[in-house]
Amino acid sequence: MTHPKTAENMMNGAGPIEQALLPRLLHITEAAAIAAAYQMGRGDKMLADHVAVEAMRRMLNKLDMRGVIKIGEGERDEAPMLYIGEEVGTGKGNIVVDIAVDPLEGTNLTADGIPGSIAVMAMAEPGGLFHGPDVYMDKIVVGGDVVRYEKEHPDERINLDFPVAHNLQIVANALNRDIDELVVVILDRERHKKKIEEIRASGARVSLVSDGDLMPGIATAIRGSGVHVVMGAGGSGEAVLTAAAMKILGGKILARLVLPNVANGESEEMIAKEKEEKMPRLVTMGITEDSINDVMDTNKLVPGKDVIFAATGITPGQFLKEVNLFGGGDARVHSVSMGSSGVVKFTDTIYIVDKEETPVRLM
Ligand code: VTB
Repeated sequence: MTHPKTAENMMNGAGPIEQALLPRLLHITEAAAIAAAYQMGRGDKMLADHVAVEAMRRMLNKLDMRGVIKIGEGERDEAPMLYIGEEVGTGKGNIVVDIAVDPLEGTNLTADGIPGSIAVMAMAEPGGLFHGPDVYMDKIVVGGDVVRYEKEHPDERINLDFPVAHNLQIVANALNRDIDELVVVILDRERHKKKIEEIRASGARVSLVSDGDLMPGIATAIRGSGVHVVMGAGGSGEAVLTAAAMKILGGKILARLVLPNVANGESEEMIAKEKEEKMPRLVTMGITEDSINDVMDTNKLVPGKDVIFAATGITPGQFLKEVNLFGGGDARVHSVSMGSSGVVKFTDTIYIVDKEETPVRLM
C-alpha cells in the first residue's frame, strides 16, 4: 500500500543544520529556562538573566560546530558572555552557524513572576540572519492566513506605512472575521499611545504587555493562541528571532529599524547624541540615515534556508506553559522547536533526576 511518507521525506530533506542541531537546540533553551525558573519572582532580573546566559553558553559550547553569536546579549564590552561576535561550539565537524539568542526574553517578567517570559534561540547558515544594530524595530506581525489571503488578493497587502485600520481590515478578511474580534498585542509604552488609540478606533481589541512581544508575534502564526496581530516598536533582536519563527511557520513580519530615542520622542539633543553613537556602526552594516527607514520583510530579516528555532516557556505564555520544579532538580518544561523542513514540535518534557522518587504524570 502506498501512503505519503511525510515524516521520512521531510527529515531526509532537512538541511545539515536542522539534521544535526534541532534536537540539541531544544535542550539549550530548556536548560536556560530551568536555570531562570529557579530565579523567578526573586525581583533580581540581572541574576535571572545571568544564570540563563551561563546555562545557554555551557550548552552551546558542547555542540560540535563553529557558531558565531550575531544577535546576543550586547557588544563585547557590555556583555561578558554571548556577546555579539563571540564564537561558540567545540569547533569540530563541518557545521557552521550564525546564532541569535535571547537567553531570557522578558527579564522583568521572570523577576516579577509575571506571564510571558521565554528562553529563545535561532540558528541558520552564515549570513542567514539579519545582523543589525541593537536598536528598535517598528513592526507588524501576522500569521500564514494573511500571507495566503495576500496571494489571492494582490491589491490587499499589509503595509507598515498604511493606516492601522487598513492593515487590520486585511487581517480580519484573511481570518474571515470582523475587526472587532481581532486581538492586537502591543507593548505598553508611551511611544505607542497613538497606535493604541488607532487600534481601538478601528474596533480591534488591544492586549497590552508590559514586556515580551516576541512570543506573541509567533503566536499570530498559531491558531488558537488568541493573538492575531503584533504591532509596535520593540527590540531589533527580538524582531529577527520572531522572523526566524515566522519564516518556518509561513507567517509574515514587516519591520524597519528605528533609533530608541526617536521612537520614544526624546529631545533633539538626545536624538543627535544617539545618532552620533550608533550611526557609525550602522554605516559599517550598510545602513545610512537615508536607508534606516526601509521596510524589511521576513526574507530580508531571515534570508537563511536552513533555519532552526526553539523557545521554552519560563513563566506561562500564550502557547507555552511555565517551568514546573519538583525538587532535587526535577523539572517539567514546555517548548516549541522547529526547522525549515517544516517540522514544528510542541514538547512537554520531564527531566527526572531521581527516577524512583519522581512520578511521571500526564498533564
Ligand atoms: C523590547 C521588547 C522585548 O523589551 O525590546 C523591550 O521587544 C524593551 O523595550 O520583548 P523598552 O526599551 O521600551 O523597555 C522586551 O519587552 C523584553 O526583552
